Amino acid sequence: MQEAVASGVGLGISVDTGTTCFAACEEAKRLGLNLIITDHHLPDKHLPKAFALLNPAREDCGFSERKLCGTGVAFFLLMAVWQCLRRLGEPPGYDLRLLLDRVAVATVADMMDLVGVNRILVAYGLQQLNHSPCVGMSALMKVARVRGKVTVETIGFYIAPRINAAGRMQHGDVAMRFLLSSDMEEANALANQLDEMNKHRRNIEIKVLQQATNLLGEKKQNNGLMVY
Ligand SMILES: [Mn+2]
Repeated sequence: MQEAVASGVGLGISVDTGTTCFAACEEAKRLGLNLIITDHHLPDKHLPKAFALLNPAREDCGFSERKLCGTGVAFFLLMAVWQCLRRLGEPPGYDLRLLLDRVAVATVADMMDLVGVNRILVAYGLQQLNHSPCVGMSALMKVARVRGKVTVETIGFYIAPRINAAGRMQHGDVAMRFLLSSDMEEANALANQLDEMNKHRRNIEIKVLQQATNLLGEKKQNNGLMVY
């Protein structure tokens, strides 16, 4: 935040975090940085002071859906901004529906129940994934050898694990660059990188499971065991 303010930034928008970030909100206020928090995590008894705190889990939130993933909340902020710009007679030159493929991936990856608003977002996002996915998604589906119709299972088993692998194995930055990429060549390279990281993750998981099974030895037939 200090770096951002020093370079002239006056507004920060969080995604998927902030509802309980009291110290960060204080710091933002001290720096003169307006914060719009978009989040879906459960609030404490008190809320931090920010320019705005959008969270459908807030008790005083009037939104019809209690559970949206972080991306879903951010998407609704975008829709509100677009609506506002249109009202001001300055229609934005970007169609937000183009983002629905990523909103659907986030919603499924975050295990939201596919009812209500989430179901609508995912239904339209799947259409987007099937007909005109963003550059990154189409590169990733190629790498993951996705064939046929893209469904919720495709997201859950092929797309989401590869995107998540970046943050687990190295740094979420790779996934971020991948999602933002509009260049096919770059997207292909990043998708390959994600795929490699996912293979690595899978191998480690197999090893960990093996180690755990070895530790358990004879006790394997019990129902509930925890190994470290
Ligand atoms: Mn979250």
